[in-house]
Amino acid sequence: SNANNSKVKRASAPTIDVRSGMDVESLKQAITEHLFYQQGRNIVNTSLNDLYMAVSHTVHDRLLQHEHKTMNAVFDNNNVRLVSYMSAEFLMGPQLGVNLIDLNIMAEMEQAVQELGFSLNTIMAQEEEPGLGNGGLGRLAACYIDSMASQQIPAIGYGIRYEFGIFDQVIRDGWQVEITDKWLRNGNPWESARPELAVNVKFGGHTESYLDSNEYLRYRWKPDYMVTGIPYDTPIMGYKVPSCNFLRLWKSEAEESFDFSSFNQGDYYKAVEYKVKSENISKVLYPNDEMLGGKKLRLKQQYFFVSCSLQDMMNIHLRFDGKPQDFHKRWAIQLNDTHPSVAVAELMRILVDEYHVDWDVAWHTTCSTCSYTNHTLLPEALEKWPVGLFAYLIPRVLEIIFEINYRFLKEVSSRFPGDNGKLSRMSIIDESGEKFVRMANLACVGCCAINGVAELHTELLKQQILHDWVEMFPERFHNVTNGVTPRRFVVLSNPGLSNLIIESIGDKWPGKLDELRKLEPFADDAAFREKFRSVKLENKKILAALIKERTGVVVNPSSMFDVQVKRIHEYKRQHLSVLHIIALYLRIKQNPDIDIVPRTFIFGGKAAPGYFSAKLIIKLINSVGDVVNNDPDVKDRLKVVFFPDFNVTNAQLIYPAADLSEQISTAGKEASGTGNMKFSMNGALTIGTLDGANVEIREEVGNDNFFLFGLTAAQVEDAKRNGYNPHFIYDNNEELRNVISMINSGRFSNGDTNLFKPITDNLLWHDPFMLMADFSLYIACQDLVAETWKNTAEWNRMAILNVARMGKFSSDRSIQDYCEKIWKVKPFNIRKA
Ligand code: GPU
Repeated sequence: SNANNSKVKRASAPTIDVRSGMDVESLKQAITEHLFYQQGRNIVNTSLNDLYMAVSHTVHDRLLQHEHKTMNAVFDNNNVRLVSYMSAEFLMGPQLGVNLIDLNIMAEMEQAVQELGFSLNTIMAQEEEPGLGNGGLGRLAACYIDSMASQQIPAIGYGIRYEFGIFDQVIRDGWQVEITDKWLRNGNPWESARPELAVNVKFGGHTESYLDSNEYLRYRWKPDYMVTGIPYDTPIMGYKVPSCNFLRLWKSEAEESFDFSSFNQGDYYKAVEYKVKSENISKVLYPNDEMLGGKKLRLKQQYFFVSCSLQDMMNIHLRFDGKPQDFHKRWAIQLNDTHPSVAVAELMRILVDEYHVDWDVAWHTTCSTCSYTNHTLLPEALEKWPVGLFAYLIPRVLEIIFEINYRFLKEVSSRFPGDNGKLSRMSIIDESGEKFVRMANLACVGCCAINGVAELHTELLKQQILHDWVEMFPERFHNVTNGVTPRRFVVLSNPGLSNLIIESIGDKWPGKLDELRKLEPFADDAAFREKFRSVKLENKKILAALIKERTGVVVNPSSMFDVQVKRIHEYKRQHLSVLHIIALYLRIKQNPDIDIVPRTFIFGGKAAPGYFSAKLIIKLINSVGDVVNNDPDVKDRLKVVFFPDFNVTNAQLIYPAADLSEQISTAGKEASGTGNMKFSMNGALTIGTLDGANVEIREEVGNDNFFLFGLTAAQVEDAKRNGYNPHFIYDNNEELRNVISMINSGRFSNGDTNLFKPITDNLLWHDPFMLMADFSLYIACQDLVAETWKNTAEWNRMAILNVARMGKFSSDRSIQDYCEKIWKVKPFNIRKA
């Protein structure tokens, strides 16, 4: 009986495993140990940050176990093709919450932390998000590495470990002020440095030819200096699957041997200067979104991370016993816009110069490896670099580009004899004035697949900026409509809605978003609609409290939350919404007793520091807010809020609280949009133009459940061709005239009639984004929105149908499309491997 007793005792005693245990006791023990052995603290004297670090290290330990198993399984198998997602930006957002969801231990961690005397929400709020991106493009990369892990696609995300990410925005006197983003100051528990995997990157100097031992003519690059790239890895866990990939970001450092050998005169200050110059490369993210800076350091960043990543990939490939020319069998590279497109030339350089692969074989390998995603039709966003800058920084790479171009243009002239226009348009080198390297052309020549990010965008790409390329390589073109991860943007950020959905249709949908269709019947269920409404109201109360705290403005949670959050850009037309606000304000001023739907207009978004018009739009929003919010005639029926520092953390609080999603870009200008998807998944209705993915969202949710307005892309082009005259429209629309006059009167600028002139003058005389043409259509549509809002049951029915029909816009579907159409990669089940 004694033996029996001890058996029972042993079985019931918890087996604490501080490194991988997922139970509450193991988590508690692990947190306590990390707190002491990493932070030197205990539960009694811990700071919130120490606690955040201990909890995160506890989670990180568990991720590493999965990462290790995944990569061992992948690297044990010689036939696996991996994806390399190359991107200058990864706008990751906070890591703790999503990792708890992916590991399926949110409840356990909540309890563990509670039993230690703290609240998990407070600890999660402590995280400083890695803001290593500007906007949609960087956030898309983050959603895609999440989905690749969840779909069990072996993949590495490659990028730059910026010491300073996107600036923090504060608003002073209505203006944007930029503050440096010191995201690493309190430590980063999610990354591990891998100095043993460091690689060197050459810069400057000259090239020379030589004869190798077989008397072949070869070229080598004698650089001025080299920079070392140190990889930092962050595990990327899949959702409720054992697969775990990683993000590998490069930090630049001075190459060690260099400051001794090359500064042999003992020139200490030269050596220090070299160290600073090297470390500068990964210092800061350029804050321009869809705008060219043309800065030398930016090109250095691009070449630096591309060269580091390709060398790393080649090292992995060779460790697998691969031949250099079989690189494409091991790797599929996706170039996130043209920022990493120098990869085409760099991979050629590595194959030809370093591994002595024949040019034609190397070219086949390179083209079979690389694919290119285009994210914009705006001509000002198409990257080009002065040839002189290339020659100065990466001379051997430029020579290779010239060789690629020479061979390519020969092919063009044989396919299209005598078509000199085509030849000069398709050349990688722009020779119309000062010579430039056109990065999109380099990508199109060297990639086996080219894709746009929404149906309309892909069609317009083919008709407009890439027309010549379709004629040359029709088989290269694909569409892959963007998507977003429902784990972060619904499960984590909207627990109220998630629980309601789980109660109704089960919990399979976050990994299989088409399941949401099962919600459709609930749209006609009054009791469900009531629960749905109350979830939304709770989310709005949370946001209202935050708005009060951050801006001082008191807003009414039962008013309609009309939201536009995204980078500030003229083509996105935040100022069109401002014109609408002023029109409503005028209606109230003309008739203070008018029956008007109470609305809270919420704006958020950063402007590029050098983009004057965008910064003035921020000032205009705040100025209109100051007047409208404080006018007693308004009786709090309209409120205008500029929510400062729109980032992933804040976005997660805003989307769940929105009633109306503003997606009002000029048709043909927004490649896809992804915020539009996040709003709709959280049960906001969209007012939008036929632009980007709006078209497909409307198709999915149904025309009746989407507020459409405005010119089509074709009508915009027609109007431009026929001599668009914004002033004529202004002359013939009284409401519009009154709105513009009100701005010009100085009413929103303490009598200063000049402050907003650059905006109004531009609208009246140029209006490149056609606000005047769309104004009356927009106002009419907004009036319909207000009418619909009055019918609560109808509004909620429509909102529920939006949620139910968003399955297509999971980034899991986008990744499946990439796998099938472009990468030819299949899921790799590590349990079966
Ligand atoms: N986008 Br190009 C950016 O966020 N930054 C850029 O430099 C360029 C494009 C966006 C597009 O504007 C947006 O429409 C799209 O949804 C997103 O990329 C992801 O494809």
